[in-house]
Order: sequence, then structure tokens, then C-alpha cells
Amino acid sequence: MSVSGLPPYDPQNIFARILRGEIPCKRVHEDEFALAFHDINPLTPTHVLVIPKGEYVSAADFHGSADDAAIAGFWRAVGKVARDLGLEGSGYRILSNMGPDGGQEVPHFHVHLFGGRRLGRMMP
Ligand code: IU
Repeated sequence: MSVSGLPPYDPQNIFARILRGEIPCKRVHEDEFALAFHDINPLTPTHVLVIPKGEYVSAADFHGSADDAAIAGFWRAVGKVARDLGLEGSGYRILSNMGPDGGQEVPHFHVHLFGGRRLGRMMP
């Protein structure tokens, strides 16, 4: 079991395959801690996913088992991507779905960055 109670990490999940370069992506940033790429099905004018390089199923898994350098490096990458995409001036939304109730489809921890237009109020 992963820390979050979800099934263990599946090394064949689509984001693991993107990290290994087996499947292409529209990359916007990569460093030792994170990879960021455009979502294949964008819901807003800017819709980017940021994923850590390590094998974490969900947010709970990441925050519970990654070391401090990995956590700091990941969140710094999120900030850099938002800045580099020009989202900081007008604002943006960070979202992470976790587990079945959270609607998580891909079992590799990721955050969505939504921006480029005025977003609606967030509703459950
Ligand atoms: P979720 O948070 O796990 O529900 O979101 C997964 C996202 O991954 C979703 O927005 C998909 O459009 C996106 N995605 C992708 O960018 N490339 C892919 O090959 C697949 C899903 I599969």
C-alpha cells in the first residue's frame, strides 16, 4: 500500500512512461525534481501538469514519504512554471486530485496549473 491507502505505485502508469521518455509530452520545464508539460486535454487556455520525478501515487504519498529536498524542489518548480508562463500577474489555480473521491485518474502525484482566463468559483 502507498502512504495514502491507494494501491502501490504502478511503474507503467502514463506519467511514469512520460518521465522515462517512452511517450512524448509538450514539456515546459524539467529539472532534477520535476517535469511540467501541457495537459493533453486542456480545460483552460493554460493547463499544465507538474509531476515529481520520484514514484509517488498521490499527494498524501508525496507529502508523507518524499524527503524535504524533493518536496521543496517540486514546489519551487511549480512556482517557476507559473512565473515562466506569465500566470503570476493575473493569477491562476493549483489543484491536485487525490484518490477515487478526488477524481484522480493517473496514479502518479501531479498538480494541475490552470490559468489564462478568469476561472469560475471552485465547486465540489
Ligand atoms: P487527474 O488529476 O488524475 O484526474 O488528471 C489527469 C490529467 O492527465 C487529465 O487532465 C488528463 O487530461 C491528463 N493526461 C495527459 O495530459 N496526458 C495523458 O496521456 C493522459 C492524461 I492518459
